[in-house]
Amino acid sequence: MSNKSNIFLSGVVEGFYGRPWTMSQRTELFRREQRWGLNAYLYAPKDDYKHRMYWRDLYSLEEADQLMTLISAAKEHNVEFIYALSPGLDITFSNPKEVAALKRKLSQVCGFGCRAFALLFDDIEAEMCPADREAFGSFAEAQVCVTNELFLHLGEPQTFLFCPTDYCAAFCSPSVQLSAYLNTVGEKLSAGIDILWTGPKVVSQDISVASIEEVSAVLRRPPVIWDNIHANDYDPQRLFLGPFKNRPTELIPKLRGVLTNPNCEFEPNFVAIHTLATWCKSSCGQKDVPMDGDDQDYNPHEALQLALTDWLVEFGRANQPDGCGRPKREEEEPMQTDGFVPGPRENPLYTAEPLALEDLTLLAELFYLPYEHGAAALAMLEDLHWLRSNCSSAHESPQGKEWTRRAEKFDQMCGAVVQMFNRLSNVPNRIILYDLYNYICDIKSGVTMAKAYVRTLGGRTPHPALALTDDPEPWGFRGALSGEFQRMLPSHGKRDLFRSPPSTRVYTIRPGTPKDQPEVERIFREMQTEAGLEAEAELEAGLVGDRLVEAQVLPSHWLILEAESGVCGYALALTDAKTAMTKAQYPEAMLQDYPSALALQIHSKVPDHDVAARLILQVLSGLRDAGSKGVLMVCVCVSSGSKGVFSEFRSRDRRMIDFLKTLNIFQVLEVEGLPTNLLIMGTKL
Ligand code: GDL
Repeated sequence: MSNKSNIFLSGVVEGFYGRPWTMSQRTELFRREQRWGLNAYLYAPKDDYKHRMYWRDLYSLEEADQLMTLISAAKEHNVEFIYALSPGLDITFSNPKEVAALKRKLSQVCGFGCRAFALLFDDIEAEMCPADREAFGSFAEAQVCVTNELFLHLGEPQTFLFCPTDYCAAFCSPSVQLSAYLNTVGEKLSAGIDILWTGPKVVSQDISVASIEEVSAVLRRPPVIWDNIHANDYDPQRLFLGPFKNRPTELIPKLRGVLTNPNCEFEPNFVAIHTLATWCKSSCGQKDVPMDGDDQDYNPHEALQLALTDWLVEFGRANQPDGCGRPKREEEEPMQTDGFVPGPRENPLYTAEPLALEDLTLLAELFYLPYEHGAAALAMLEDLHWLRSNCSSAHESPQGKEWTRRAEKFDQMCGAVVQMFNRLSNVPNRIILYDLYNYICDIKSGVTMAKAYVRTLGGRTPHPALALTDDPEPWGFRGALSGEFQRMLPSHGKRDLFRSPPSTRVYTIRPGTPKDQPEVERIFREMQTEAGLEAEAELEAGLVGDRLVEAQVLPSHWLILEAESGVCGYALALTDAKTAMTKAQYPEAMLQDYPSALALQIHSKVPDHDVAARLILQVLSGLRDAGSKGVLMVCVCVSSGSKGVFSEFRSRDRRMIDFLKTLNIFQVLEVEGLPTNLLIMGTKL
């Protein structure tokens, strides 16, 4: 394409839901982009009236004036301003008046000095209206036809972007390669138009070179990445201050560009944009233009430190939002020292310490990335988990010493978070502070509750406001209604970035068959040996679970967990446990509430708790719905689902017991007459 620019597009897409940035924030963005070597800005704020909902409406004189100023500001800073429209909510593609409305709107913006455009069809219904169905062979054809016409109408601009409705691999059916939608787009969209792509998912943990090669072949051009790694518009408790990460720099020559769609709050995006700029300057990005000091490959940790060092300076610049009092000049002394000097027996003036780089590092580690906590956050979770699991030894010797040591360490880490909060509250740049405020307040509160909990575990009485009784203050049960919904969903606890970080391993959960029995027994024996329980297994023969494992009775529900290396877990359930009992070994009352039995084992080598949780949830739902057999192998026919299920454990089998406790699905059952070396856990279905 003679018209097409070869410059790698790099910068920001303002493409999130919620309050759009202000004109002065955008101007500041252009300044930063220029300073850091980025070159593009895609204007696509989802909740800007005239970008999406009222896309047909032309701009008023006042709005036109503002946009013109903005477009000139971008030019001044060598940033390409790309104006996007999202007409997909209600456009009728086949109606010429609609196409005329698009032309009119984009021509108006062209009149403001804008030379780069985009049409976005993300997040819309994929169903066509009857009129469009008649006129076009497919939804892709409708979009492509209108987009090509607009591209021609605007004189084939050097930069013209198209966002498909299937903008990530997860949306493509049956796959990227075989997606009819993407293939039509690739084939029919004018070669001068570039295509936006978010990677394997909407928010992609990694974007691999192979995945980009795959999609480029279908699209017949390298995509522009619309990166949602720092986007936080889907969860009001999250903010992302970690570095641009898990995108190998080898991608750069294979892409047309990268635009990051970051946090809704403008100021906290300092790190997201700064680290993206560092990534773009890496050796792969600068092959044609070697620059001194820029020939290193990208290291996210170092990129973060660079960004935080620069950000720290910004925190020190006095800055007040409009209407928050008289802006203070930088050289001015703090007001408090103007006249009042406290006497010797009076309270000293409040002086907060200045913010330090380690505070910012801690902040970034607490609000890191969507699929990863930072080091400090992980350390705190690890300690809290350990302290909770080992609290029974808090007062025993010598284990109590270790418990106290770790409790003190946890206390200190909580203290560092509170100190960071106090120092941030004192920064001269109130604009950055207010963008961060809700988040730092939330984490301070979360940490304060955790700290009080650890003190309670250690036998101390917390302040009444922090007591985790049956009737806590509302900050003791956070998350509001949405939090309650969350806790009831199976995904709750499954995506836990501490115990179950996302894994790239592939597991299968499949129905078991008698051929799996030797493997089931192997895992059973291996795990018994690992827990030092072989002798006990002999002693306490006749458990229902053991009989299932040893194939003395056939399970009614049988699931196998398999990794690439082979079978690594099993769940064997028996709808009516009594059929496997040689004697009346459990009380009738218990069997009424929990009539089914479950034998469960996950190999200790499986690090992914979420996959184990899935296995359990699947077998439980099989028992609950027994009668509708689905994929499960059902040997005993039952007409209605089970009411409850129990599982037997040797009390020293801590690994499985602790794991089940963390799932919060099973409770320990009080069973009369149970030998002390046994423990029974159960759940109602
Ligand atoms: C999306 C939306 C985007 C939103 C993001 C994160 C694209 C192409 N569209 O799907 O507007 O900010 O998710 O919620 O990413």
